[in-house]
Amino acid sequence: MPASDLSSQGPSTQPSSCWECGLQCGSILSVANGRVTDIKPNPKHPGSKGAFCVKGIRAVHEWTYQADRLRTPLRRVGSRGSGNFQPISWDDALDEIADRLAVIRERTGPRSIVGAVSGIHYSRGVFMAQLMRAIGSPNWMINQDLCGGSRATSARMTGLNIAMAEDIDHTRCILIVGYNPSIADPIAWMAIKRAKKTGAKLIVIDPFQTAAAELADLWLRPRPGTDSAIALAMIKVLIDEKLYDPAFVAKWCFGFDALAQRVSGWTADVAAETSGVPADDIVKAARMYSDGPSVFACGHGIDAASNAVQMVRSYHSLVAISGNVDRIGGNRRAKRPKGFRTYSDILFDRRFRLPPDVEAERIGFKEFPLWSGPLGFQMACHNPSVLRAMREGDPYPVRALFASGVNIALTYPDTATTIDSLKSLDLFVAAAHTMTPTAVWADYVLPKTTTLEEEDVALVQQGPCVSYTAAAAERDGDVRNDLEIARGLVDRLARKGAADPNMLPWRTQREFNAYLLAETDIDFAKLQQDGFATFPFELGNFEKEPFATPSGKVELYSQNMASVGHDPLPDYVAPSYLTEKAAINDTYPLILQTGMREKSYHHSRFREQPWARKVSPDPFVHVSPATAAKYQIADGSWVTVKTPHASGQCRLKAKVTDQTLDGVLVTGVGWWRPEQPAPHFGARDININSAMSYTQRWDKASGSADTRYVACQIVHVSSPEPKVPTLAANPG
Ligand SMILES: Nc1nc2c(c(=O)[nH]1)N[C@H]1C(S)=C(S)[C@@H](COP(=O)(O)OP(=O)(O)OC[C@H]3O[C@@H](n4cnc5c(=O)[nH]c(N)nc54)[C@H](O)[C@@H]3O)O[C@H]1N2
Ligand SMILES: Nc1nc2c(c(=O)[nH]1)N[C@H]1C(S)=C(S)[C@@H](COP(=O)(O)OP(=O)(O)OC[C@H]3O[C@@H](n4cnc5c(=O)[nH]c(N)nc54)[C@H](O)[C@@H]3O)O[C@H]1N2
Ligand code: SF4
Ligand SMILES: [Mo]
Repeated sequence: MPASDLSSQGPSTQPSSCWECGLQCGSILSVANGRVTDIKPNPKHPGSKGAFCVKGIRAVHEWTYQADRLRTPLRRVGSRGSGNFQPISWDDALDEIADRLAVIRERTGPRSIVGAVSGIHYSRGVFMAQLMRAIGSPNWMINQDLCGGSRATSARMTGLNIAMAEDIDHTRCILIVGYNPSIADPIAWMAIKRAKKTGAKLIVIDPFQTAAAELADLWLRPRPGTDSAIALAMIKVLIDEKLYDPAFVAKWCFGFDALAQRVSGWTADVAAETSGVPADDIVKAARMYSDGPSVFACGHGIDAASNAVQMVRSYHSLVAISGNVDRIGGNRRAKRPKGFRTYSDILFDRRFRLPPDVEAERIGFKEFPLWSGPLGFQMACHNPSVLRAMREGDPYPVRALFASGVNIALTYPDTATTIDSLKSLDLFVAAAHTMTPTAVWADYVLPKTTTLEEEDVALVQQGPCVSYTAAAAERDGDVRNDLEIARGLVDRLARKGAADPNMLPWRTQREFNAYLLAETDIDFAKLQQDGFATFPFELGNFEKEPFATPSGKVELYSQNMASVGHDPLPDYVAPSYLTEKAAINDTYPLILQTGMREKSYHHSRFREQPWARKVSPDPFVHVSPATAAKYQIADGSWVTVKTPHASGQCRLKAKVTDQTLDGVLVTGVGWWRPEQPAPHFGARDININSAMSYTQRWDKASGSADTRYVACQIVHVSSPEPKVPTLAANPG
């Protein structure tokens, strides 16, 4: 139903799914006079089964209706970053942006225009990729090198496409690694608690004492970044004690003997020395996990680091040899209804791709073929190299950026350099909901619809099911969705001969959603009515659907990795805080772990909402009592931290707790204060990425930099915090 029809409707309820994070929890929206008045979990939704979070209930609603929302396009009138903008019409904004893009395209080529988004978890990612391809540019930046990129790279190399498809409800043992579901994933957290009640065992591998660690039967507490050692030793236990699945290994694993050879030196004692986890616990964990069916669930804790692909691959190999693949109580492979087109299908569809010689120009293609090349997870650029191209013109100039759905000044490491890169552009356009530390540098800021105003259809592996998100709310402002923005630009550019409209054939979200479902049996009206559609699926259908690797098996020995000269087998790669130790001369004696999630925020989102700030008023850093004593840090004092290769530093408020290991400081991500002055809104002060680097060691396969754990020093400790303007003082 078009949004304009909604205001005439009386009160009603609409099943939907929350799209504020990738989980898509089923929701029931109450709607009156075109406004969503209430958001509740939908217990019937097969993916979330009633799970939901406070962001989905409160933050999403406020995001749509708050005074601070951007409601009209803006054109910059002052100098870059001055925060001075003037409202303009959509036609003027899109005309001017298209004119300027056409000039840049003519002058420095299509490849000098780049799009930035979070990835194709969201439909906006597809529209951004296709907008760039329409212009003829192979360059799009996703933020997955900072998120799930190493897990996805390992999944592609091994063929284990098991993400988000854990059958926790039917398992006997849950192995959780680097994953904090009590905050980050209410669906998994509810399922884990259910499974525990019915007798499943829980093993948690995490340096931090999370709620899951407290619930665990066995908690292994490694030094950050040393997980490969544990996984390789667990593999060795399974092999030595014949606890692996010989039938699955014989039929569906490639390279078992080579793997056995590789782990032969990884005794539990060696792993204990490397990781700090007692050898007995490693053996116990291996035996417990092998008493299946067992399910493996990993998170960001073993991703987004320069040794992450090898870490994830070590665990993926453990899962494979245990045989817990695509069986009840194990890790399902991704399912879909017959004929369903995923976002990924579109991205890899030859019809929607640029010629190979143009794709080969993608920044990162040569250095990171398993990330930016055709074998890559989403064939995206290597971000730090793009930022360098903006500043230095190397390997070629990048002159324009369109960023939508990302707040890169806060969420990319090294804030100062990111901002310098943005400042060096000829054209920067940002699409956002509120004025952010990224959008403030833009020449044009385009106001976005929120997820209550957008219609989406997507697969949810937790069900599995197809989930429907309703455009239930009338648009609150002169706002547009990402497809409308991309279309507006493609149409204008096509008229100048500067874009190929066939790359973006959909005119509306409804048309796009119908395209995804076109070859399925799913009835759209019923999907709308129920909010989801289940579909039949098979388990263990390996003959019919072999693993997507050269051998058609799970590749413990990856032929694709071998083909580009990478280590084809999993191994232990020491984290850079250890390998760098000598070089940095012990000036950085501590370890900084970043990214701990907070219940009321989604990364940088919702800092303008008073209720969320009340729940979590300050950027925290967890410090162990011994470390606090050593550095004279009192609970509640402010600690300034710095890492070896960063251009800036960051202030954080100390929480002294033995939840963290001695010498390991644990903080979050995404902090700013919208009420503070433009352009930084605190982003150069309390945002951890101002104290991080994006250019040190990169994972050879995923290109990820070290953002999970890095060496760090404490520069300063003070108490109390210097006075800053309060949220109530926020002028708008
Ligand atoms: N409320 C809320 N929920 C969110 C988000 C949010 O911002 N707010 N963000 C969403 C997004 S995009 C993501 S990617 C997910 C992330 O959520 P998760 O995947 O759960 O990741 P994190 O919470 O970053 O970290 C998980 C755990 O990894 C541990 N860890 C750190 N280093 C290591 C290590 O070397 N080894 C091991 N074994 N563990 C380690 C940490 O101590 C932490 O407990 O959350 C999603 N959910
Ligand atoms: N140091 C460090 N850095 C990290 C992390 C870490 O743990 N440590 N975590 C990383 C991870 S896992 C992730 S996923 C990234 C997150 O990085 P980002 O995706 O940049 O994080 P968000 O704060 O969610 O920013 C989303 C922005 O997009 C806009 N937005 C939200 N929804 C929509 C929409 O529907 N359409 C459009 N067009 N815009 C929208 C909002 O206005 C918001 O400003 O950060 C990464 N950065
Ligand atoms: S976890 Fe929260 S934000 Fe994410 S989809 Fe579910 S309700 Fe929405
Ligand atoms: Mo993420």
